[in-house]
Amino acid sequence: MARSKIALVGSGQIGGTLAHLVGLKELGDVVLFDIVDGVPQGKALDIAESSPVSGFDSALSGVSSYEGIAGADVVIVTAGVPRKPGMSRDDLIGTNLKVMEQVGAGIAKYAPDAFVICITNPLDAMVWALREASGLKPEKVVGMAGVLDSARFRYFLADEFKVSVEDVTAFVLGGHGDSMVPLTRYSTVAGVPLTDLVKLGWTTQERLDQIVQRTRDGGAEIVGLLKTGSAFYAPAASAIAMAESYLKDKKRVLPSAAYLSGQYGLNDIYVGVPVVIGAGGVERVVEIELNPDEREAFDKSVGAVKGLIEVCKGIAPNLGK
Ligand code: A3D
Repeated sequence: MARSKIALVGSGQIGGTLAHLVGLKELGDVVLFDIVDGVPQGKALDIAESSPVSGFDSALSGVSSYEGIAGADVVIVTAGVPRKPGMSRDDLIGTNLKVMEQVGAGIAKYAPDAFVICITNPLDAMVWALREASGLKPEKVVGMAGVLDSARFRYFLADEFKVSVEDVTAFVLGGHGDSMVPLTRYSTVAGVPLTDLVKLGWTTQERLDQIVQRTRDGGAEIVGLLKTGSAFYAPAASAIAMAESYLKDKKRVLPSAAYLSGQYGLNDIYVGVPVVIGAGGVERVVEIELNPDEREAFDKSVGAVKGLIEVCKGIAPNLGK
């Protein structure tokens, strides 16, 4: 059986980490693409030279033309600019929207059958724009944010409870922004909801509220420490989990920015919800019940995403028609 082909559009911090992870996990061959000549080629060669030591077989190459992504099974998009200290994700919209238009056209021409995972920020609006620009079916274009946001939430909770990260499941809904909605009621330690753990005296509601806030600010915390860019190890690992679920038809249930057509009472919008990812792409959107407080927080987050999509339509009126 031929190896899968994974194209990485954008070969910066996340793109390079993705390429390394694809190799280490032997998910397939890798093509790195970037507009800066030399960077994708250099990263591909460097990682390829690590393969005899790490013991993986994966062909890696770097390209500066979209032809190189032809026939890709998966395309992961990180092209664009990341934020710097003091910037919000939304400040990136003007620059990154133009990039999504170019990338969408490249995918439409050379990899129309791929499963596309967008990581570029502001995530929910950019994945919407990428879908529009590519014309691919909505179930084949998805945004990575929820896996990362819930991984942060899980890590903070495991640290609080002094238990394995593996035994903590967490749920984060809504847009990938300051209004994201970490759901404590659906988050558990080995199946026991956080709300019950408060009753058992494992933690207090006040501590949980602090952890929820730290999760919401998780991206900014890393930006503040790095000063020159944003997080890349955890975002790359998160997108790889999504790609692997597609390539191996694992049908994992992963929070992702998915296109909604009626679910949660919403239409023509990408927002973070739990979905099943398998060989068909986004095979199912899981509609969970929200209580009035959760619904209010979700609606606020959806409102922020809708606002950004309207900004996109204003800048690029050809999208959304
Ligand atoms: P960075 O290291 O700057 O890499 C971006 C790469 O994109 C650079 O190598 C650029 O040369 C390249 N690029 C720019 N314009 C184009 C273009 N038109 N076509 C092809 N390549 C281009 O950034 P990064 O890898 O740290 O982050 C990439 C994106 O991911 C940014 O928008 C971040 O804000 C975003 N991000 C999202 C999350 C989420 O959870 C959604 C987390 C972390 C970062």
